[in-house]
Amino acid sequence: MKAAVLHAPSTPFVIEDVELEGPRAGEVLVKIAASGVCRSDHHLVTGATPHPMPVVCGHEGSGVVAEVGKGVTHVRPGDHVVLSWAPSCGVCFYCTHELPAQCEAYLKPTWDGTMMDGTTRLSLAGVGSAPRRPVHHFCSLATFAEAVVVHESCCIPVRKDVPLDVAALVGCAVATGVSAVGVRAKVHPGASVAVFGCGGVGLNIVQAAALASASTIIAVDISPAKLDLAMKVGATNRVDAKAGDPVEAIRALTQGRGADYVFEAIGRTAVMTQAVEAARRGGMVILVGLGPRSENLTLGAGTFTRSDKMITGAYYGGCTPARDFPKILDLYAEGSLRLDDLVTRRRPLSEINEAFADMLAGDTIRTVIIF
Ligand code: PAD
Ligand code: ZN
Repeated sequence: MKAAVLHAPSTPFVIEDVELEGPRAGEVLVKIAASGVCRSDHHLVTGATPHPMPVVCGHEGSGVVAEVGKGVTHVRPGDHVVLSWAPSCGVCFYCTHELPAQCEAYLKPTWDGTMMDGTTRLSLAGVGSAPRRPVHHFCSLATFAEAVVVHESCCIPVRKDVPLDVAALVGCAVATGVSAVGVRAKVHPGASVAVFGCGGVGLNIVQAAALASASTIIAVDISPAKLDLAMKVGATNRVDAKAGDPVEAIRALTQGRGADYVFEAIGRTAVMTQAVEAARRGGMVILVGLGPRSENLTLGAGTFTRSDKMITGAYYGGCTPARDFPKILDLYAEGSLRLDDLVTRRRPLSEINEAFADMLAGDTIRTVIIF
């Protein structure tokens, strides 16, 4: 099958013939319908997320089940699925404490680009008489390919009346943003919320904050197009971070106090610091963006305690995919969540590098690869 292979950081993706092994026990073969291009994929290109290579990226996908391995009973061929990028064993400490994205069986001691069992189903032909070379799966998925073999827990069956290109976004940006608000922060009605970064993830934070009846929702971005869309999906105020100090702007909109909840959905260390400053005393800072693994966030040792603020991470927004993906698609189907506006552009797999260029150009929300 054709797949987009990344051989090293700072090189383009190469469309190649990659062999995909069939599903083993507890695994599922899914024909990919659509795959969104997320900033987290790009972190492998920049090296911000170090990862074994070669690798097939793509972790925001949807498709149709083609074949199930031994013992799989919750999906069958023909089912529409949204893929979760967090395989979970279902029985470890974290899986039984509503943190399946922290599954001990998958994260092992380190997260390393393999399937749950530590092997890969992807390989490239060797050079000359050399043996085939294993290819890694980003987030155990690898959706920039015509098909994937995934752990059964990654297959979340979904209603068939939702278009699969829109459904793909639920696999990452939408689930992360919506859950960061509803599951992790538990934003309360009447709250003030500030969102740094109104891209694929941040716009879903804005929409979910509006659904949670927050009364002040301040969208912060450097792109006027993103701010326009944020206002369309529920923001009450916009702040252009290029035009002045966004922390001052947020304080000015919250009686000088700062916001009750401040989300960082960019992945920049300097902006995480701004997010901490923009929260009111006793407020909550939710870090959703993934910064470079090599950088640290610093807090005032004498001031942070005294501020009574709370900081939390929100990996996958804290969602439980099997419970939350179908709920999110119901919200879309009933018109409460606007997902169509998030798909700015559709491209074939052969234009994967152009799809990343769209993201870097800064005015598209999501380019979705369509198969
Ligand atoms: P995106 O590129 O669609 O959006 C980022 C937004 O930030 C864009 O609209 C930018 O214009 C804006 N921006 C950039 N710099 C600034 C700045 N200095 N001030 C204000 N706005 C700025 O990315 P995305 O939405 O796909 O992903 C956002 C981050 O979230 C990224 O780090 C990604 O890796 C991370 C992520 N985390 C999880 C998780 O599990 N926590 C899931 C998915 C994505
Ligand atoms: Zn993602």
